[in-house]
Amino acid sequence: MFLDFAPEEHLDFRGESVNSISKEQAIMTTCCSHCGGACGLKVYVRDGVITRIETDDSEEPQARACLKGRSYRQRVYHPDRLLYPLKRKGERGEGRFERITWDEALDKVAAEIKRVRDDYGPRSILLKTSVGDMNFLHTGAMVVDRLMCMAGGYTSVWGYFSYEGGAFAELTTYGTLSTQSSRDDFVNSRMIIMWGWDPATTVQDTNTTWWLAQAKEKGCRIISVDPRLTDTTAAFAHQWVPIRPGTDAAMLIAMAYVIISGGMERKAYLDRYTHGFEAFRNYVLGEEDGIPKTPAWAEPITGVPARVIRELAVEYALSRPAALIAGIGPGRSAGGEQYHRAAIALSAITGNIGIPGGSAAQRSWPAGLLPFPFMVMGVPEMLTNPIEAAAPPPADMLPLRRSWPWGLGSLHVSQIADAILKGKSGGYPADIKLLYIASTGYPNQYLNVNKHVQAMKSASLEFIVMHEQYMTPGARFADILLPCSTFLERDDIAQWSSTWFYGYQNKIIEPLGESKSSLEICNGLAERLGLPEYTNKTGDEVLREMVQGCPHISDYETFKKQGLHKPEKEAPHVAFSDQIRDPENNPFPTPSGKIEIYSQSIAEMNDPRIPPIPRYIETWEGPNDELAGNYPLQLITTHFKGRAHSQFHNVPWLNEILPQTVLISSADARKRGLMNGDTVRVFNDRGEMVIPCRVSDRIMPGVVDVPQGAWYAPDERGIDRGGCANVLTKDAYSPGGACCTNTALVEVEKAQLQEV
Ligand SMILES: Nc1nc2c(c(=O)[nH]1)N[C@H]1C(S)=C(S)[C@@H](COP(=O)(O)OP(=O)(O)OC[C@H]3O[C@@H](n4cnc5c(=O)[nH]c(N)nc54)[C@H](O)[C@@H]3O)O[C@H]1N2
Ligand SMILES: Nc1nc2c(c(=O)[nH]1)N[C@H]1C(S)=C(S)[C@@H](COP(=O)(O)OP(=O)(O)OC[C@H]3O[C@@H](n4cnc5c(=O)[nH]c(N)nc54)[C@H](O)[C@@H]3O)O[C@H]1N2
Ligand code: SF4
Ligand SMILES: [Mo]
Repeated sequence: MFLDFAPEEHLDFRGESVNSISKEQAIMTTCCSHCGGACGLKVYVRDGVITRIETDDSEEPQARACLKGRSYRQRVYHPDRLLYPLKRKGERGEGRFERITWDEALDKVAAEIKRVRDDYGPRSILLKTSVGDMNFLHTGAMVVDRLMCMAGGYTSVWGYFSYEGGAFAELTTYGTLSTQSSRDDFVNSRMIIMWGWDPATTVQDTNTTWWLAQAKEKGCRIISVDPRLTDTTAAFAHQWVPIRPGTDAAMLIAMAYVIISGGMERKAYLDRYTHGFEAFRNYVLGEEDGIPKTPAWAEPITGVPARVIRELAVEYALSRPAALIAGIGPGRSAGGEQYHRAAIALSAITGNIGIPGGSAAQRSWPAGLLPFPFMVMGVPEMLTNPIEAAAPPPADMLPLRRSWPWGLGSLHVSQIADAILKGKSGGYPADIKLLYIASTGYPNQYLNVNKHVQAMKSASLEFIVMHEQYMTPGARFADILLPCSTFLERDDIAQWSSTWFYGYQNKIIEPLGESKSSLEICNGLAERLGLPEYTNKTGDEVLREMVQGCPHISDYETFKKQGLHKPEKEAPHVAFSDQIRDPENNPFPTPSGKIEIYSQSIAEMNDPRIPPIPRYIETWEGPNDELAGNYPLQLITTHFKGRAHSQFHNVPWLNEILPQTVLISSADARKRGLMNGDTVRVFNDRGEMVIPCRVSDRIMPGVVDVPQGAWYAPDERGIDRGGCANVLTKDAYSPGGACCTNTALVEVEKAQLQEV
């Protein structure tokens, strides 16, 4: 039950002004959720209680909050907030707990860490953190990893969930992950291709769509290549090109064919800045294998008419500067790296890399950590896992990291459940005995969630500890559950900001119940583990040091008061402009010093699944897989407007306007006798869910979308009633390490009466 507090000047039941009882106060802070945004929130409080939330209303461009940020009040005061440390009473997953004291909880967790580390070795501790809200001081990935590094190390997980395919492509083609131009550079583009990219939904930098609007007003042509007609497409695009999931590399390569065969490639640019164009050209024109990669070749693969491919290619080649934005959604697939490499090759062929208004076919979203081109700050110390330090993996060379995922205590993120279930017998060097989970929606967010549930129930896993804010689907499996505060209950600095402003996150209210931040929890554990060096600085000291390292902020207290600091705007940042302007003095950090269309480091990997030039490779669970006989629909699992992953799922306001459904085309619905709103089964061999369908021609036939992040809610037969996309996904990764969230086959049918 949510109480609505009286707005200003409202009279109470006695006819007295509420203002005369106590004054409402507005405090600015920054919402920085797991969406890539950093938006201004004006939070009103009265008597220590949040009464309402508005957004930045200062000068343009405003850092406007979305509905999620504005409904945070329902999140903070949610009846399922965890308020006390809990100890499991029933079976794992049953959700029965008893309240214990913080001393009891922290003593137990510290004792278990010591016991498992000493009896089985640190590799038997699997730590998985993520971010929750993105901030420097309290994010699980910052504080818990640091503690466990000091405590002797742990099995850590590799594979960026978001964009390992893109990271692989960038590291092998450019030698760096710093490939992003700033969004304000859009106004310099004559054309923008949004390839599998929907920033009106997924944000990926506050104001991204504001800059798209500026570009459009200046006459920029905007195209969307996506199986769905997204909100961004509806609002901004001149043309929608629906494409079959997982086939993007084929279309990009066919566009390269049109450009090269028509003599429209930028020869001087290719000679000067790229390496290995000839090998790619031979493949594209069919000189290598006798198959010219024409639009007619790509049409049956992609479902895109040859004419559309040809016209788009010519338009792109002639519209320089043109920005091809390579969304990371298509890259989270079984051939993700080929798509990203092909997109970069196309940008190079048209000479669009390193020029204003062009693009490096940049992965649509930058890495979540500093340094960004615009946000400059001191960064709190991060430590290296000593298990990996003993034989360090080349963290800056991800493509090679994949060749020893089992070797250094590192697992790919898709292998967690297998590692717990099989341990040494599955080839991993240890049996996992302790699972430490913080700031991550485990197992809801993880591929093939049913396998994770099985893993969490397994008796060989001796202890599970979780930091959480709510009784999430995963929290029900914890042995000890530690209640966490929200970002409105502590001071911090917002982490995402590839935009041009800085966000201070003010503590607005006292932590609810006995909840603590992950930092406070780790301080308590450090004391018990005998690690005084962990607590050598207070949180306030760390934040002040960060600000001291920032050339754009003169005074910490003013920054704190502002909540959102907007420094003088600088010229747009254009990735690789130095390399293009003066290549002799600024080589690309690749073996050849150039953009490697033919990658030497891939060639050295000598893996037939990853060719040194970008190629289209048909993958498993595509339309031609024999599984398509039983499961003819391709599933994509997009990021959802009403949630940041699994976060905000429990906010009633958001649920009301954005319910979880499976999106299906009218052609596919008709074949199955489905009407809009019908309750349907969505299933494959890995799992099944029963949810309502939304019938719409905003998705192409042959494809369905179950937006990711809804909470797993199995009924007594194990059928998910919540619509958790990972009931259906496969726990597999592409040869380059991409998580395959968008490669899966399913069938949809009307649910039987007893299932509804
Ligand atoms: N509201 C909200 N915002 C978020 C998040 C969130 O959960 N909610 N999550 C944040 C995080 S951590 C990340 S990593 C990003 C993710 O951001 P993205 O990966 O960009 O988001 P998605 O919605 O998964 O995919 C983008 C688009 O790709 C399309 N698509 C899917 N498969 C294919 C394909 O094979 N080919 C083509 N051409 N298109 C395809 C989808 O229809 C969708 O419109 O978003 C961030 N922002
Ligand atoms: N099928 C499918 N699965 C996907 C994706 C997909 O596209 N499709 N996308 C993947 C991607 S790109 C990503 S990045 C991952 C994201 O996966 P996660 O990072 O695991 O997702 P979140 O839902 O953000 O999980 C954050 C959790 O931390 C909690 N939390 C929030 N703030 C705090 C805090 O201050 N302290 C603590 N201790 N806890 C807090 C929240 O309650 C929530 O349970 O999901 C991946 N999973
Ligand atoms: S949820 Fe994301 S987009 Fe929405 S207000 Fe918060 S940071 Fe901004
Ligand atoms: Mo992500």
